[in-house]
Parts: sequence; structure tokens; C-alpha cells
Amino acid sequence: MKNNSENPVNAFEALVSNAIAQPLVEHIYTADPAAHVFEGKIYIYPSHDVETGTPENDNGDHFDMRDYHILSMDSIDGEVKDHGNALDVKNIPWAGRQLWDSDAACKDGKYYLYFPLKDKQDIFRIGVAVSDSPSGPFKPEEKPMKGSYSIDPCVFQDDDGAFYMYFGGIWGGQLQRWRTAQYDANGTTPEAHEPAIAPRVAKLADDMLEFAETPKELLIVDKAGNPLLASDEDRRFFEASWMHKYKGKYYFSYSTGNTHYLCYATGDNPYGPFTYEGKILTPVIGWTTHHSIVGFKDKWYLFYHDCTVSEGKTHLRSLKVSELKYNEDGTIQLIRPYGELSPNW
Ligand code: FUB
Repeated sequence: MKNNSENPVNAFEALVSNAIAQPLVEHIYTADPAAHVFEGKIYIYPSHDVETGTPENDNGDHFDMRDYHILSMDSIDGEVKDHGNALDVKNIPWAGRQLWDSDAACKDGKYYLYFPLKDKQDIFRIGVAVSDSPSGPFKPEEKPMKGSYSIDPCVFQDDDGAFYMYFGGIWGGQLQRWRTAQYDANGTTPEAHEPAIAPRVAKLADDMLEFAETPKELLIVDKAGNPLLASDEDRRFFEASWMHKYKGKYYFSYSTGNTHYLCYATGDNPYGPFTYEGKILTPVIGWTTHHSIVGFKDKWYLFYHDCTVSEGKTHLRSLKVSELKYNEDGTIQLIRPYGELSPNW
């Protein structure tokens, strides 16, 4: 990433002092927030970042997380409660390594935590764990969900009660290994002129523990209806799927990864196609960018993370929240996390 000043230390301090939001907690590192309103409160399902000494590489091995802590808040400015260890990699029977971005859903009084984890063959799969409480503890199923792969599950409940999972992430998230029905350990991303790799969507079964269908590709197109290309790195999908609905429209949002934006595309149904609309958040301090969008008490909020507390260590992140505003026409107003100093690299 480029610095926005000659002196990187001064640039960092200037960004931190101009930040529009402060970290939600500092006693642990937290990232990849999935926020939901359950039982009248905001529950946040974050990744729990830790320093394990695993060397950094392009596969993201240094994101070596081993458990989940769930946070809750009665009000957006209120105290943030840490509910402690809700699920530990030690208790997941099929575990290899790396608990990445999770999400949660509630059906018929039971809570379901969906999480990506590498299996014993080092292939990312998606697992489910169940609890009677939104804060856990969660009991994992014996095996990952059948037919699951890659990372960053987001579970969305539509107005008719059906649940859909959106997932996938390229590079370290391994989605490029699943470009055909057959797993290819040497799978690569498309050529620049080819359509970008698409995120996946699948309806969940009634028991919430499996897919009800084979995951499908979620097409993201430009205003002319053409699929975004692999070379279009400021707009194409990388990871961090999120789905929400606003005034009857479906909003699919995601990270562009190596260009560090959060973007969104809108559609008329849960399967798309989705038309690219614009950016939600300019780059944060750190490499990754990840989010959720939730409505609470007549306002909308963007939960995200940055690396201000760890002074730029990409795998040690901290959660933040800022109000998200819509324009009259339903477009989302761009958020600049460090005000006018926010970089646009
Ligand atoms: O936290 C590990 C990975 O970093 C997540 O799965 C990605 O979305 C990125 O935030």
C-alpha cells in the first residue's frame, strides 16, 4: 500500500487521530464482524485474531485463529460485552487449522454458527455449530457441511423465512480451486479478459445444517449487463460476502481484496444477477477489509475492522462501527474511515 505522506509514521498517526470511529474493544483483537440483532441486542460474530508466530505468506497462514469470542451491545454507543470462548478449534472433530470469518443465524429458538476452517487435508470447508443462546457456547457438528468449500460464509434470511448462504474468497480463500465441479489444488484465477470468479450462493436446508442445493455462482455485472472482468480489481469480487435488504432491494456487498475497497451491487432476488453500484468504504489501515451491515433502531450501521491498535499488523485487527446512510435513490453514501485523510489507493 502507498502512504499518503512522505513520512509513513506521521501518516499513520494522522490517520489514527482523524479516524471517524474508535475500536469497539481493545482487550483482544477482533476482525470480520458479522452483526445481527438477536433478542433486542446487537450480537457481533467476529474472528478472534491472535499472534501465533506463524510466518506471513500469500496464503494468509499468519491468520491463524483458534477460537471465537462473541460480543454484544445493548446500544450502538453502549458497553461491549465479551461472552468468552464460544467455540474452540480443539473441539471441532474435523479441524485442521485457521478459524476465519464466521456468521450466525437464528431459527426456531436455536442459534447456528457457520465457520470456515481448513480440514485435515488443508482444504477450507464450512462447518456449523449449534447453541440455545446467541452467545454460545456452540457445539460443532461431526463433519463440515456436505459440498462446502472456501471461506467467509454469510447467512441471510429473506422475508419469506428462507435462509441463504453466500460464501467464497479467492487467493488464500481457495475459491480459484473450485472453478469446475472438480477440486483442483492447482486452480488459478482467470486471465485478465475473462469474467472474474463469482461468489457462491446456496439455499440452506430446513435443518440449517446442510445446503438444500448445489451452490451456484452469483453473477455481478456492470450497468450494461456485462460480467465484471478479472482485471477489474477495483470492482470485482475477492472475499467477505454480505447480504442485506433495503426497501425491498437485495444488496450484495463484498471486499475487492488487493485494492482494499468494500463495494456493493444490487439485485431483485437472492440469486441475482447483481448490478455493481459503487463503493461503501475506502481502504482501512491494514491489508484486509471486511464488514457487515445491520439496521438497528431506525438507523443503519457498517461494522468493519482496521489495524490501528496493532499499528498496522495485518493479522491483528480491531472492530469499528460507523453509521451507514442511503441516498433517496437507494445508493449508499461512501464512508471514509479517516475523514478527508482517507487514502484512495
Ligand atoms: O480473517 C481472515 C480473512 O481475512 C477473512 O476470512 C477474510 O475475509 C479477511 O478479512
